[in-house]
Amino acid sequence: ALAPFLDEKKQWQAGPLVAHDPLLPSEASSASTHQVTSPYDHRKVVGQVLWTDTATATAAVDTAELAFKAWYMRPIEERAALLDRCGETLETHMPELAALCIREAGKQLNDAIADVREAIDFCHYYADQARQQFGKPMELPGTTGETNTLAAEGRGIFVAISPWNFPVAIFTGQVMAALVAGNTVLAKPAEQTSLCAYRIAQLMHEVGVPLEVLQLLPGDGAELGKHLLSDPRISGVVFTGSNPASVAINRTLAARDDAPLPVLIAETGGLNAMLVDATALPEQVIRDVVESAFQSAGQRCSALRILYVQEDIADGVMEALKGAMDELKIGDPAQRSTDVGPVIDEEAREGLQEYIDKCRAEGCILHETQVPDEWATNGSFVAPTAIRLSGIEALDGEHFGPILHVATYKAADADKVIDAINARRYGLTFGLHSRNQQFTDHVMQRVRVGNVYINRNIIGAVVGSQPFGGQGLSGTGPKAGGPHYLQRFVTEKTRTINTTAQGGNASL
Ligand code: UN1
Repeated sequence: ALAPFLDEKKQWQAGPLVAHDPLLPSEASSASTHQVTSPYDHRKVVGQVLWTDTATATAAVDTAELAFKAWYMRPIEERAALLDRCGETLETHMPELAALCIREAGKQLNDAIADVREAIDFCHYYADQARQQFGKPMELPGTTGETNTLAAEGRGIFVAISPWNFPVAIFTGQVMAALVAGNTVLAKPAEQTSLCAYRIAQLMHEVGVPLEVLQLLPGDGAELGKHLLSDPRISGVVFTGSNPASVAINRTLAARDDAPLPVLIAETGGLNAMLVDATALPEQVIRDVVESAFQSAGQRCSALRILYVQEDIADGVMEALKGAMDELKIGDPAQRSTDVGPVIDEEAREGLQEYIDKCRAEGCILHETQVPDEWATNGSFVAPTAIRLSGIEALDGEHFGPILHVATYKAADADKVIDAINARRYGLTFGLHSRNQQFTDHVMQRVRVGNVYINRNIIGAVVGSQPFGGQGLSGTGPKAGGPHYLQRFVTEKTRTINTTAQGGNASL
């Protein structure tokens, strides 16, 4: 079903989806056309995107402001039903979207399908949450002669800034949450995956999301993002991406002279660890480590970056890990049997390769795999690599790719390992492999992260069951796909009625 959409000859086009005509590139405008090339397949051109210039972006804010005046007043059920329809259309277009995701982002087939699946889940989950939480005002305790209720309503215009590693799910999740809560949305997808975002936004418009309520503004993150977030009419930002980008967002918001600042919901990086004690089951550990570190070519903020193995079992685990790494099939992301596809682009590949080369020069490579020759020359591939850490505390920042660091620890030092994890101040995912219940409870209590996984892999959080998001430098919360997420997209209004006043009407 994917084949026709994987056709290399098919050219995709995208540009701003705004309620007025986007300005065409001219000498007077800063709009330009951006060429999208695949991260594999000899970097063939996948399509073209017209970047949004600042005049178009400002006009989109004007539109969103006007549209908000009607949108926040719409009944919850109407907006929730629209989300369900968005979920249904994504489901109908699964093969097309998965194929585009493979071509544009180089995601491996199973990952691309899971990306679309998660987007569908977000639509239905947030629709249900909105019905439950905002469907009718909450009754509050009465005061003498008065009734009180609490209701939620949209904050205003939300800017949604989404990443390239989940070009379908995260883009959709952000947009759906903001819309159902009663906000109008300006979506700024990652430069690398504007085509996926464009196609999804188009489908949403087709099922009834008004064009002026959801506008898509593809473009250069630094420039366009700064322009949008400087506009005092923006009342919220929902962001998933790197910590440096989140610092830039904070600075732009802080430079505004209105206060208080708009709400910022940010999901950022991780330096995620897994602890394996001597009671763990080695075969299961290896499978979970390999998936957590190398699936999606390690390009998940949830991915495993540091493996800590208790020294009594370390030799066996390391040998088995090397063997499992050698089994990984690196290559064509469009094949179901491929384990590791390309990384997002050449810039990413060069950065990761430079780090691996530095580690090799320092003699800390534990194990390297090889990218088959035909693929090494075909795109941005990085070989899954394991690197020995010089100590429990060592680690030099987030390397967003198929790179796993390993260290051993003495049983008596388990708390030191947890303290080192906490001291990094990132707190996204964490894995523990242990069959010692007391130790598990202790670690669970001590570790400061958002998602703890016990005796399994640490990726692939399920919408509704495993709400996703971290602590500290990993994000502001609340967790996406969880029961508290929508709360940050709304503002609250109480209603107090004097039921004893002359002509008072208790049933108002
Ligand atoms: C991200 O990688 O940017 O649990 C966040 C998971 C995914 C991670 C998404 N929900 O693996």
